Amino acid sequence: MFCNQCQEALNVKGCTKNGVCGKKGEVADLQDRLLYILKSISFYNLKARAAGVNEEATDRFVLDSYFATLTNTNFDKQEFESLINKAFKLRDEIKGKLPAEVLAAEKSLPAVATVTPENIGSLDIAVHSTQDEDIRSLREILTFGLKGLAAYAHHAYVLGYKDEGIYEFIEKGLVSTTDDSLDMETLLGMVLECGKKGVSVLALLDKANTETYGNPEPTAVNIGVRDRPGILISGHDLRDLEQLLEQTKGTGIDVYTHGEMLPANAYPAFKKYDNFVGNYGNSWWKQYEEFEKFNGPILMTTNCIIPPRESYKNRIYTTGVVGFEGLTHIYEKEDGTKDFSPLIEQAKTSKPPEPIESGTITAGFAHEAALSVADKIIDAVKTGKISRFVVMAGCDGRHKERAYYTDFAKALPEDTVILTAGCAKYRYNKLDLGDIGGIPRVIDAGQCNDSYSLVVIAQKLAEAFGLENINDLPVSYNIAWYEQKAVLVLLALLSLGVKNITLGPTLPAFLSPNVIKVLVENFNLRPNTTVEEDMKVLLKQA
Ligand code: FS2
Ligand code: SF4
Repeated sequence: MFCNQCQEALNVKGCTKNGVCGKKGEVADLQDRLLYILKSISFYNLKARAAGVNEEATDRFVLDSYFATLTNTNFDKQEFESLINKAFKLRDEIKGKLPAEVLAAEKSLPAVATVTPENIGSLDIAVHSTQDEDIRSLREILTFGLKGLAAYAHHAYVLGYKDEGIYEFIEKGLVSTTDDSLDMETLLGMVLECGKKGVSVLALLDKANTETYGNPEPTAVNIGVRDRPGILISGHDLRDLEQLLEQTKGTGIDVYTHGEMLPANAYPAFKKYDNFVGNYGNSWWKQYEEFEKFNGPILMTTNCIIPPRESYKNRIYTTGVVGFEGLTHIYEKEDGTKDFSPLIEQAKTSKPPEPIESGTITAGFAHEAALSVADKIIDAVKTGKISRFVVMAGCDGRHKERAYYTDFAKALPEDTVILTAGCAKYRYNKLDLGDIGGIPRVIDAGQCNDSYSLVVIAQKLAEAFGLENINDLPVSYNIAWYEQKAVLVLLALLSLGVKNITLGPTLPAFLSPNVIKVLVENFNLRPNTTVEEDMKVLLKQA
């Protein structure tokens, strides 16, 4: 095993025995194999696309199985064995459909095209085994950025929003990580292209979410509990939430969100359910303590799941791309719906959740809501009431160093506004930082899936101030990353030309010194340091 895809990679190098996240070595090896067969599928599917014989089912398979390898998504050995078998079968089917002349035109097939269940064990397939450290680094950035792309494309797909250009790029990207003829410059181009596709996929997902569920509205989300049994839903999948609310309606069972599902409380489509109570708890890494206290069933719709404790193992359920051995998985039916009755039945015999907090927090400042008060915001900037916006989006994580983000938020001058999205917000969204003339000092655009809102807000501000260059805005970036969706969001920002991003709590283990040099020279990317030092750097930018 070798895995270095997330921020918590052992010693900022990589996990080699079992993952810090709890991923077993054998599962990590199976994920490497699956990824390699996805490259084989991609090799043939690109040709199938060119010949017009590609199938939509392949897109879904690639998106879902690639997503399953993202940090804290799927830990289930049997699931990966099954995906590997299906992947080989699918690869052979695609190959079988290709017109004879397509394959005849190939002088010799690369190893990725000829991999079989029998020889895969003898091949050196892990991206990390690339000898040249810079090529390896770029291949890894691409591999992880594409994971984010696949995850966001999956979310849009389940709501019926599709983009073949994105699926084709994922295939091209996967194949390019196996091509020894590609130099650093070409791979760097692919990495930036991945960022561009990141902007497209985030825009598509934004459209999918808002056209399906309406535009989020500024909402005071209850963080307390009621005295009825409840079901807790976590992850990012809004369609699962919709079905759960529909199925629990009138049953006497309440529904609460956890972690990245918090922003769902701000969608008009979900507000109509009077059993939708609010948000329970904090970000993903607090689930041990919080799931225990919740008392009722818990549904994990996407990452981040962490290996469950025995004490609540019998009431945690997985669905979609999530998996963990020994837990009940709720499968999608033929018609695309899911039956959550096992959770509802269990909830009926559960105690109500134990209160851990009370009061409300504000959510729902996605682009539409933020732009509805654009005049107010622009006026506050022009009159000096707001001196700067600080984008503190991204992920949370369990390392104690992340207290930096709470301290940074607390230390920000009172005339600054935080723009956030993702679970990073839990480090400061309960601090009560107040407001500036009615504009909250923490503008929460939603999940990491909603990062597009931050781009729209920045672009609209640039327009309002007549600025051509997004870097001339009074906006600084202090981004926290953990998993691969954050890698994609970072690449998306770079592709938009955003410079001077501070990244933490550590730089990715998969960046080689030369690649870091390129990122510093071209984008002035810098690692975070101390609150005091970073405050000086971030507030000085004009
Ligand atoms: Fe947080 Fe985890 Fe959102 Fe990431 S809940 S770190 O995978 O997707 O942000
Ligand atoms: Fe380690 Fe992160 Fe990989 Fe888990 S996902 S094995 S913690 S690098």
